[in-house]
Amino acid sequence: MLKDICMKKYNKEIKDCTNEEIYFALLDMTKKLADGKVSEEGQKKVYYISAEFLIGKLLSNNLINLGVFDEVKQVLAENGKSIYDIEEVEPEPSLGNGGLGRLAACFLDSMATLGLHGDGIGLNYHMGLFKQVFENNYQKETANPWIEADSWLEKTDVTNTITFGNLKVQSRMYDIDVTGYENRTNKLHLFDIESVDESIMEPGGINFDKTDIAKNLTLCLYPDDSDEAGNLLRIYQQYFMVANGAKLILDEAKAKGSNLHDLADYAAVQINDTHPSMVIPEFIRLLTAEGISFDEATEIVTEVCAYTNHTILAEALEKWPLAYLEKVVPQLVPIIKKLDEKVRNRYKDESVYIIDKDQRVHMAHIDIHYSHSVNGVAYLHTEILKDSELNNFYKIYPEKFNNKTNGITFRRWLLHCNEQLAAYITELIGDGYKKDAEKLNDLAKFYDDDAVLGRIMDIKKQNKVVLKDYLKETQNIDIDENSIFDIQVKRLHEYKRQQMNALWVIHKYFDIKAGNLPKTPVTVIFGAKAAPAYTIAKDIIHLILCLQQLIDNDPEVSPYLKVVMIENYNVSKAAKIIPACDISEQISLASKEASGTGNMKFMLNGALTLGTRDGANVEIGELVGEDNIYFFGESSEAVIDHYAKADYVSKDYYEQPEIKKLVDFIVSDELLEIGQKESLERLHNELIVKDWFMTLLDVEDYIKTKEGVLVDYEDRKTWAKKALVNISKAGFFSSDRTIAEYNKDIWRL
Ligand code: GL7
Repeated sequence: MLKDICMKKYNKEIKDCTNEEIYFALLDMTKKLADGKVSEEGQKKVYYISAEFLIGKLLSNNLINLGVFDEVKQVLAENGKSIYDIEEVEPEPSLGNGGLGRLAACFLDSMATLGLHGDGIGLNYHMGLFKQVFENNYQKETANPWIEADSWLEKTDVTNTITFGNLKVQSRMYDIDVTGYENRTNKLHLFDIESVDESIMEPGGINFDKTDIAKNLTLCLYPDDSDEAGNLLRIYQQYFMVANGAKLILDEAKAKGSNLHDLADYAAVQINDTHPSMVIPEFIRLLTAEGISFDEATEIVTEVCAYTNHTILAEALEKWPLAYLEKVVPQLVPIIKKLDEKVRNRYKDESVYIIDKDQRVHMAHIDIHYSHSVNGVAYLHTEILKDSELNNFYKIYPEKFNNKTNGITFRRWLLHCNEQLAAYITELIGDGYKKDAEKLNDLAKFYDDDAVLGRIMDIKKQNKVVLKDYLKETQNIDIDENSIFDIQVKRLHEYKRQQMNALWVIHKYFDIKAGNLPKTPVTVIFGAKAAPAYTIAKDIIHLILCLQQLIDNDPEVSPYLKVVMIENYNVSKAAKIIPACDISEQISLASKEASGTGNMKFMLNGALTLGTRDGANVEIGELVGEDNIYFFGESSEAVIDHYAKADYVSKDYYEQPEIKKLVDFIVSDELLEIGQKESLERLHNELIVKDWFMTLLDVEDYIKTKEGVLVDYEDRKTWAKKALVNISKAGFFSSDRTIAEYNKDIWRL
């Protein structure tokens, strides 16, 4: 087929085509194959509404799911081409920030794989999350366009006029095929504005006129919202997404015969975090316009909608000033007020009101009152929601609360990113695990098989070489594949505590200087983007880059310790990094990481977790057993208690000489010579006088535990066994399991 497309499109043989030409030919081919799998829909359909779908590159993933990857790879090889070079041609759609957006992408994959009729609804951002470049050891943000004339996007003829107060804009729907693994094709519907204007981006940067809505509405993923214009634009985006989405959902239901009173028999809507919460009042607006009473409309919507909470961090729980909503979506304000009225008439507890006394609208409160399901994303997270964060709601609606522990698609995070390991697992237990991940448990019979353990370690080594070559090529950095790869890749946030890992680096630097040389050298790899307006997060990146430079130039230390900060960490870099990892750093302050999904990806690829008892780490620990994971640090109960009593004083910890020495090194002469004084001093001060996420509380136990992990690494056989236990127990974290649970308990398709 590829041969014919190349002939027809370029009048060339495959071997004579450029990589670009082959990429576009494969794009055509994949779309055609996927189209063949759009099958009849049942009556009821699920709509996953999300402001983010961090889909990443799609070519190889789609080829795998369509069952033609090996064949295409071979045909290309026969013609002197490499599928991996072709992959490099594809632009990366970074239509999300991190875990929440990537989860949405994994869920779409699993819905299609399970044969569920489920579409995604989101926005067609022209610029993905900024591209990160390092300049003078500092993060700089540049624009990240991804749409080309020919791309995965299919222009549809679905258009709408969306009204904001006295501004009207024209929307258009674009579709991306979502191919299930050997199953159906669903759609990701991305709405765009016809008048968007990329030329308003500041050259080389990420700024633009935030007030020119007709030109900027779908220009960028989550613009900086540190000011009023940014907040307003975000509300414009959110309403644009849900207004188009709600219209589509009602149109599809009507086309299938719904009289709208029975909408819940036709549609299940999953609200991914609070960004799409306005879909609730928008549905009510549309239903009442069709003659349905307000009360009935409210009941219908409650039956249709379900809400997922992804965080307990207060700053991420959206509370829009009523005045902003009046400006952007005046048509929703009377509805929101009425919804609040209903709550006030029923409950006396102010904490569950929708509109608070400061006239701010709590979006999550709309979701909880007017959805039939509220779920957290890991066991611990859901318990914290029930017991503390949302306890007042849990007391009213205990039946609504449920847990859906996150998952990842094994197609991308094993079959695609680690072909060798996948092939070896197939050799050992057959390929049933590709459809039923729990079958990975069959690997248990090899726990003590030396030959198998040896092969698992060989594959790890080869993946380390692949990463080494990639880093050499992309960042001109040399790493040693015989060193221990200790990896922390995720967004930069104080609660994730990359700063604690940096303090370990400082500890190790001192240790090596003192003559305590590690048996095996350690390569500490970081990858993280900081939000452009998050100063301390950028300071932490600065510190890590300065440490990288300091150690590289120190001949005493560099043979034993290396720090690498990966530039522009994204989905495709994750796919190269994760298979090469020995130690997976999951060191958030207990209670703060709702789930984490990177932790699952690393485990599946045979890394051992060094982590706190937070998020899904807790469930990883239960599955693999305490011998096969390294836990440290205070419990979530202890942390929650510290917050409640406001009794954590970082300075008390800082005063301990061992800790002081590490923290003060941030402003040492050595580092000040390399870095910026203002930035390093700000971070130093932050750790001593604020330290909101209690780095110094856990740093001692962290260092002790990590040193123990390094010792354990030396016993290669025991380590390999632990790695195999992790791989074999990872089946639970397949997003196929998660989606099956959503369907059974919430959507009921
Ligand atoms: C997050 C959580 O922080 C993360 O722990 C979780 O795995 C993810 C998906 O449920 O959702 N919440 C959030 O706001 N972001 C996340 O990644 C950005």
